[in-house]
Amino acid sequence: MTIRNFSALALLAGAVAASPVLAQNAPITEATANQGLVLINAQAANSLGFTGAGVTVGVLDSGIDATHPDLRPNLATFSYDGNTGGPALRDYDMHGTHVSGIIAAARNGAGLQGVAYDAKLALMVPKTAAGDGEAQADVAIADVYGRALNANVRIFNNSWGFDYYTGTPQGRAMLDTVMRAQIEVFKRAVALDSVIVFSTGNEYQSQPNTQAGLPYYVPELARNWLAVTAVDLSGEIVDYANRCGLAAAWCLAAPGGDGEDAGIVSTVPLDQGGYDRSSGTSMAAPHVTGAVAVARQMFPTASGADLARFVLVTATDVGAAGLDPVYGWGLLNMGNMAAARSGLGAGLTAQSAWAADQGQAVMLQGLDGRLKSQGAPGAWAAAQGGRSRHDGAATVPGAEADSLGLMAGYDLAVGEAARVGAALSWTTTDLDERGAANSAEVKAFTLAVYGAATRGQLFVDGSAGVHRRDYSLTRANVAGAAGAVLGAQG
Ligand SMILES: [Ca+2]
Ligand SMILES: [Ca+2]
Repeated sequence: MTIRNFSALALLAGAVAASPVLAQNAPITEATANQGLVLINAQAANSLGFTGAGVTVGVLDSGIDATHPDLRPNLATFSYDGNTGGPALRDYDMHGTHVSGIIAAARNGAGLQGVAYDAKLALMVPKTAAGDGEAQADVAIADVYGRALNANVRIFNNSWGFDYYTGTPQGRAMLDTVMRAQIEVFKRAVALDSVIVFSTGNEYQSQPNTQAGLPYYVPELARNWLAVTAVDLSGEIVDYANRCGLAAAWCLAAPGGDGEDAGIVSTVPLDQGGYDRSSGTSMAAPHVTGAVAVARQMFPTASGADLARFVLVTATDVGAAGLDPVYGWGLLNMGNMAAARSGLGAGLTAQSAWAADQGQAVMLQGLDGRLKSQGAPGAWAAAQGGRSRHDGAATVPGAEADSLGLMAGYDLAVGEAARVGAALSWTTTDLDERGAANSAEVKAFTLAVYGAATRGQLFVDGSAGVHRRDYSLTRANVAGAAGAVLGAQG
């Protein structure tokens, strides 16, 4: 194959056997058949309902066995095989089927499940031909990327790379010769808010391959890029795995397995047995890609760059303290992701909804005052403000919110005792959680129409409107999540 790591990463394999570690500790279940899921605490996120539902993941690889019962339920509408010009239905190797199962094998009561078992898999198979070199592969890779972007795929797994290394003269030379088309399409992908995940490669190097390290040369890619090195099933770096090196700032580690007996269990084509072990950074990257899909479901409107950052900052620091050139940010930890998200869910999201209500209340007070006023018809404007506080509950810290509202409208007298009008308001509420250093800001625009009438002793009024709320949530003190802004819903 022209994409060298497809062959370099070939199956290290043996029969699927019960892992000695698991056999001692727990029965193998669908959720634990891939022990990598245990190491990254996938269940902590999955059990909260974060399973990749609604998220499509592009997988540039050797194909997929589309008849596999553990993968068939999760095939995306889009896929593309450059060799046939049609959908990707077969695997030219076993690699793509294995990678795909790690991401999104179905939770269907049989076999095993993926990190994001409700996500959809969009396979991207570059056209290959005998004798092709890397330059032709470059064009074919850019072609399938372009097609996937056109199909609105925005999260990409890349368990492949050319065997040239970041920071070396050869690696640098690749950029202008056999990576030009890729670089252009990656720039487009990042401009479209994608997250691009790359394995670092399996050549025992201190530096990742040039694809995983590409932001070293093209810095505009860095915020949306994740490089992934491999650890064994106990969480230790494995010999074969190229280290994070110069890519440390956008790199982390995930389970890649180590050899025949301790490889990652996943799906393989049915004619190769259906399930098997394989080891490599190719197996590590899809754990991270699955986690990105889960993060996307957690934060549907966050930017791709913030999703990538979320996955990095919630990793467990391992190896040398802090960011280091072996493990980068550390070991993928979906337990931390779940804790951060559930903290947001139980606390800050509830707080910000409350804050929004405070802002809305301020606006309604102003409108109500206007309705009941006996002011002359015509243009009017008012400002309202206030501070609210609540004492919190078991899972929700107390908080203070400062709200300010400005509104302006125009009303018309209709006869002697009735008026109708329209108003536009803008409110902003800043909320701080007591003792938690978390904050939320809610800005709301409301357009309302209102009316009031008096007849004898009877006074009736009403208003109806539409509003838009923009939330910005900052969780300042979750372990490892400092500075991640995971805005917005509304
Ligand atoms: Ca299954
Ligand atoms: Ca470290």
